[in-house]
Amino acid sequence: MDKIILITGATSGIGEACAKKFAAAGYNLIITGRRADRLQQLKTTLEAEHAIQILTLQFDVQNRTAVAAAFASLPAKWQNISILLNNAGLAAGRDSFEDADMDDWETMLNTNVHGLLYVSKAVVPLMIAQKKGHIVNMGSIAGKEVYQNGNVYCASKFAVDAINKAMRIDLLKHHIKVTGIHPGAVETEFALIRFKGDEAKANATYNGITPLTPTDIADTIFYCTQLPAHVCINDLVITCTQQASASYFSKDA
Ligand code: NDP
Ligand code: 8X3
Repeated sequence: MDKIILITGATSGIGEACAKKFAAAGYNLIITGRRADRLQQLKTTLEAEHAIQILTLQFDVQNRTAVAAAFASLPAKWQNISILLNNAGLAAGRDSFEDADMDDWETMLNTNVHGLLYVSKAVVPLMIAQKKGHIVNMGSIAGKEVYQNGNVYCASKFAVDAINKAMRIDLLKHHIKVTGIHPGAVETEFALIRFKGDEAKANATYNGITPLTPTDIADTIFYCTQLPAHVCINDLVITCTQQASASYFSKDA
């Protein structure tokens, strides 16, 4: 099978929008996440709408053993992965350094950094064998600029930025493209998870602005992956028009 994209964190938000975008373009999908019901629902819907196949893999990216097991048993026909979208991630809490919860810090580092590394280490050999591939790493504007109370979420995304650059250099000899995508505010389940279900705080994240949508990011990622073989976008920062930096917004009156 050709045209296979592996999307981590496809059960919601940006990952789900990317699944829909690539499915509509005829890609076969490997979609991952912890919520098996959502994976199955997405598979059922997209396979009914498009002439494609979808493989679901349920695992927690923080669990190194589970990630390795999922890829060790990847059926042969699914191994020619053309694009890896390292998207699974989260922010947990938005507290000042002295008040922040160490468990939240560990969850963010384990998910956003370790999880991305575990999945990448499993998939890179499959791309090396093909002598081609494209890895898209989901960073954030938080990985370009630190903001108040962003502390370890920012650190995790700065790490993604560094890993993205390192991959670009080290995987060059294998003809693997590497692209970092760094969005500002995108309206997804991200804020609700960051504020642990507090809808008022989550909604306030987007008050007074028209934020990016998951579809905006999916369209951008799709564009980056459809360029000619000799062209690679290494790094891309994208915000809504009302956001100029990590903390500078022009809000509606
Ligand atoms: P959502 O919360 O809507 O989606 C997050 C996805 O990540 C879900 O599919 C979730 O799946 C998955 N995920 C989270 N933790 C784990 C885990 N431990 N194991 C496996 N999968 C996991 O948020 P977004 O779509 O906004 O976030 C996607 C990425 O985009 C993240 O890396 C985020 O940091 C980044 N980003 C988001 C921005 C925003 O403003 N929304 C801006 C910049 C970057 P499940 O819960 O089923 O496991
Ligand atoms: C998500 C964007 O600004 O909340 O990565 O950190 S921000």
